[in-house]
Amino acid sequence: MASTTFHIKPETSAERREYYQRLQQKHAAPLWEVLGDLIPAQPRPTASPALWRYQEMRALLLEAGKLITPQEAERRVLILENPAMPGTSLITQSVYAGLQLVDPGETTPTHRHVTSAIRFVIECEKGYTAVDGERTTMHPGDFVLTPSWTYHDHGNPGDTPVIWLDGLDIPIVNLLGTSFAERYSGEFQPVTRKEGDAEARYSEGLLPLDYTSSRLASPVFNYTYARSREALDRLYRNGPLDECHGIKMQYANPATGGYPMPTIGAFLQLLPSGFRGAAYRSTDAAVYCVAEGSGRSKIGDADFDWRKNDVFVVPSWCPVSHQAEGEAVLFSFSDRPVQKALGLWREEAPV
Ligand code: GTQ
Repeated sequence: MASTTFHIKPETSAERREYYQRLQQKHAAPLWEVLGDLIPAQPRPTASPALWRYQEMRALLLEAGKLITPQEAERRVLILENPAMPGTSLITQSVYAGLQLVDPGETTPTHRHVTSAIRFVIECEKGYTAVDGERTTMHPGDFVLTPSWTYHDHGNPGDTPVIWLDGLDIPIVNLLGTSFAERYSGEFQPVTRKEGDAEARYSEGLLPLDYTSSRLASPVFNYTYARSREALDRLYRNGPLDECHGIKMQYANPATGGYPMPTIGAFLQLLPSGFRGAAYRSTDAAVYCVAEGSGRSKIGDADFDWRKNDVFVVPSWCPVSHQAEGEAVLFSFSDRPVQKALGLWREEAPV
């Protein structure tokens, strides 16, 4: 059956207003005054479209390197806060994002938290992340996981700054009142497996004979850019090109085919040189980081030019279309696994 306009707020009379005041004294309120806001007819994100220029943020982040140590800061991160959500520390209602700096010679304290984190590596020659007893050396474009409640620490034995984009499910964990966090009792967690162990065991389309999935997150914790980029290239050669997304793939848990973590999904897409994408929207707001190239995206009514390493955000249900100058690659992440698990996710393509 055809649908029609949802609730329309009734007129307020003096008599009704007087009644509402008496309700307020009893900590009660009339639903019909607020129903349209409580249950909007379509998503009404508090986030607005926004872009952070990497070169500006990098300069500010390097300044933080002179002001505070990772030991004092725990993590030396500049939060990317949505301009429409001041004071929230959030980039969207359900996702947190930040840029983290580990300077040459530095390490960070070892800790764990219930909130899950992803990293998209921007600058890194020799930096590493250790997760649950295994280190991985990171390279630009690598997509790295820190699953819920795993001990992790970062270090930079190289001579150049290490910078990456952090994405965490902080607002989801806090919405549900489920946050715990603690420091490791020593300075570093022991390294118990050789570097590359997870990649060898889980990244080759094969699994160890006795493998059973012991946690919800993927056993792969570094999806290297070299491999992901090659996958995009091969798929581009085979086609077809999606009219909205170009060639877009999602990172997968090789043991289940599902998302890499229960709360955060991530994607990598190739926009061929001169690509002019059609407008698309979905209910999961997405944070993008430009892995390669330059171009422009129309997000709602606003146009954003982007260059390598810039970060931008597309709010929930907001139409977005991408254009590439030369060939470009975009990384993005969102809360899509949560929305899909709860039966909430919707998309429209093209808008
Ligand atoms: O690297 O563990 O951006 O705990 C925020 C909180 C990064 C981290 C953030 C964190 C981390």
